[in-house]
Amino acid sequence: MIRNLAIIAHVDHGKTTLVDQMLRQAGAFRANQQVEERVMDSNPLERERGITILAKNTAVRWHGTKINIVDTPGHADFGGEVERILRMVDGVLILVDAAEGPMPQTRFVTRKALALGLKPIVAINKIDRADAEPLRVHDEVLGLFIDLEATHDQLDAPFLYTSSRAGTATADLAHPGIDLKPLFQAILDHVPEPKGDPAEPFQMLVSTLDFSNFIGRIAIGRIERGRVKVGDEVALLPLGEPGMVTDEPFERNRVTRLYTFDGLHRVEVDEVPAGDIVALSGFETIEIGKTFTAVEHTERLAGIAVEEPTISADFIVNNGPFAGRDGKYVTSRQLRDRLFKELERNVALRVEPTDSPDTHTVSGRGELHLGILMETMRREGYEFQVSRPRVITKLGPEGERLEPYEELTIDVPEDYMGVVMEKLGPRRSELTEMKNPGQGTVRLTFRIPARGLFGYRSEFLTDTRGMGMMHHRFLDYGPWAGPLAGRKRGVMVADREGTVVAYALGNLQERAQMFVAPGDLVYEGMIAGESSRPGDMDVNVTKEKKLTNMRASGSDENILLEPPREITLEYALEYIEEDELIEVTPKSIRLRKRVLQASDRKKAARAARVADAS
Ligand SMILES: Nc1nc2c(ncn2[C@@H]2O[C@H](COP(=O)(O)OP(=O)(O)OP(=O)(O)O)[C@@H](O)[C@H]2O)c(=O)[nH]1
Ligand SMILES: [Mg+2]
Repeated sequence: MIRNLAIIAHVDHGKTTLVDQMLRQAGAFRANQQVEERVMDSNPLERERGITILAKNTAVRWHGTKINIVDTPGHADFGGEVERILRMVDGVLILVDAAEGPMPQTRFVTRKALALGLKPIVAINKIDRADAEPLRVHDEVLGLFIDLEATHDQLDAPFLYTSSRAGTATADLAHPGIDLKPLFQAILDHVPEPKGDPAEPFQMLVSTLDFSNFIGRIAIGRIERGRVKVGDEVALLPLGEPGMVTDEPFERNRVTRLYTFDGLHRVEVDEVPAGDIVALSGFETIEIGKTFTAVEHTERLAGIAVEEPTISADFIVNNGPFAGRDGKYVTSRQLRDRLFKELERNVALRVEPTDSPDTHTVSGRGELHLGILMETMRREGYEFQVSRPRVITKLGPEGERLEPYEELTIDVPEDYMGVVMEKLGPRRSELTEMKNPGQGTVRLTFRIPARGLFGYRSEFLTDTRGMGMMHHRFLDYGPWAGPLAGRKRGVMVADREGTVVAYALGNLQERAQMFVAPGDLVYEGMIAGESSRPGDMDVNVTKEKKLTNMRASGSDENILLEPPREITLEYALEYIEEDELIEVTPKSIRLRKRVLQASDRKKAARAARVADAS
């Protein structure tokens, strides 16, 4: 007996923590096995950031039933993956934070799950939080279900109150949970058994991909019907309309390896019947949404639309003065090969060549999507530069220009509402909803062009002194909102190469927030800090104090320096302007002007003014 379940939620609502406890309580670990927290977040970037980036399969056994569990990412940039995963499960566990309630991503994934007719189980999670209000959140989830036109059956979903951290679930708040038994029982009772008949011809949809250098692309999905064995010759049909495929060519090959999931492992197996989730290899043309079938019965399943990217940035060979100092891979060929290799498994990503062999345009679902790729590459030893991201526009039915819009949700203490509204107005946002549950914080929902959000996060954090929370996700395409103002403040640009000196920073910091610290190396055209006023300024950050008889040079002991602003990749993507680049190396993230020499920049600015005036 099998149950296939996906766990879906907004970011941080406790999915991966719950999977830990499910594994533990179902006996997936040895008695004294040491297991790290959030064990499914296995890649280093996931561990560092505390978020799930890639969906992952696992499975546990409960009273003789195998429960396949897919842990999904909650961040909106990876939402498309969740949508695909829903095609390989028969039920969903919707987790909702007992204090935050349903958030934009909760709504998005719940809508998709309900529309596919999946049977939900709801877990109001983190009931151990001091500010938890499980009953209010219960009502909000029901409201969301009604709003999303859930069927009668779906509205009948069991509601559990859980703490992922403590590993407890209960259906009745008057009787606190002691373990996850009520959850396992709800899964057995409410998630339907997969339907497929193992006696019919083999059929399986590719729902997600994995990749191994050793065996190539790996397809993951649920076997719809029939069974598959290692060594079987099967068909992999091209994408297209569902139904019998008669006159299209397709790949015909032998299954070389088959795996099923068990706890933290993949188990190599010889044969798998309908209903189970498998990982399968041996085919050249594996792609999301393609159907595997028996060779003598080539019936295609409805495909899966892969989400379209919404932003692009150029990835450029590092041509700065420090190029090649840190990286192992720096040539345009190495950069190109790496980017194209990424397409093996990063299905929502696009890579296009440009007129210049040194530049490729990379398109993705958001800044985090591109930021994770950049971070992964620098850790592998790549060096490169990235341009300011731009939104991908489209043409509407009447040939009008459309741009992506986002839904932005902001939770802030009431006192900060004014400053939020004031800042978001000029960014062409529209307030769509305001909720004041009466505890001092308000929830504001906006519709805003994706462009309007560029650079806002850092302002928001400063304006609300870290007391606010903001989340956004792609909504739809809407009319081009017209020009938007860029960064309000100019930057301080280093005017020569050298080592940063505390004395120089001491003089500048009154008028700037520096990005560099004493001892850092800079070059002409590198951005050293943010000015407190509009307009860029060329500065000398290597300037030593004039020598006097009394003191040796470089004695900076009396200068109190503010710590430099930490530049992360996502921050940099939001921050830079069109005439700037991010230089990414294994050791540093630097911001620079595209045109390095101050004299050239002045000439270019003058030419632009002349062009504007004419
Ligand atoms: N108080 C409390 N905190 C919890 C609970 N469950 C998870 N957390 C905390 O919430 C944070 C996020 O937990 P995760 O399990 O990573 O959440 P997630 O839903 O997997 O997040 P993404 O995969 O990034 O969407 C962690 O700091 C957890 O320790 C809970 O039941 N109670
Ligand atoms: Mg997670």
